[in-house]
Amino acid sequence: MKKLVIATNNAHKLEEIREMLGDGYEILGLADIGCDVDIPETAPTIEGNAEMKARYVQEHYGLDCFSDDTGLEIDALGGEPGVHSARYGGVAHDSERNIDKVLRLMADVPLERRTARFRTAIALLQAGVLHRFEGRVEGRILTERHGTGGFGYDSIFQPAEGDGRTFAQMDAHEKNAISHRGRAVAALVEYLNSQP
Ligand code: ITT
Repeated sequence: MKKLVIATNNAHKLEEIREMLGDGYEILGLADIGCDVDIPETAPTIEGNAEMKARYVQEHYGLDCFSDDTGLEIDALGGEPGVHSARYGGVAHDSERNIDKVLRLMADVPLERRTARFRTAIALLQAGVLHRFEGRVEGRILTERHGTGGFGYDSIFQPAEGDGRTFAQMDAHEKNAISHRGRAVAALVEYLNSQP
């Protein structure tokens, strides 16, 4: 089986991606290769961050790697939190604080102006060659949390093409079918499966 490292420590993400990639690849997370550093993500764009993480793994571990970075782009906030999504509330990976900040900043924004999208950039470094993939999903930011599934901003994001539920009210399968990361990974999988 071919090995592929995903440059993440996010267990939710690892699980989602393993489920989508199926049996053709052995998917390893950073913990599986003994990497416990917080890989720098200091690029000004999600594309830059994805590439940065994939290059780090290839340089330090010599393994093919793909890395993804996601941003929630809220139109009424000028595209924020965007590349700052993980630590928008001031503390890294504290989703409750992140959501609180968004809801606070958007308290006076009417429904029709609450449009937003999740965008995922994937960088795949394979035998030293960089390949890029993207996925996005349009939707809007609700005024309060709905649902307890998923992670991150899922409880306040209502995808436009759904039935009114937030991502946090869907099971992983339903979410993956229309999500930003689901689509980016689908493009990646199509590419990987087209290879000999
Ligand atoms: P790694 O960098 O370790 O992979 P991360 O949690 O930082 O994990 P991302 O960089 O991909 O994940 O995403 C940045 C933030 O965007 C993340 O912390 C969440 O708050 C949010 N996010 C990403 N994907 C999401 C999703 O599917 N649903 C809701 N929020 C998401």
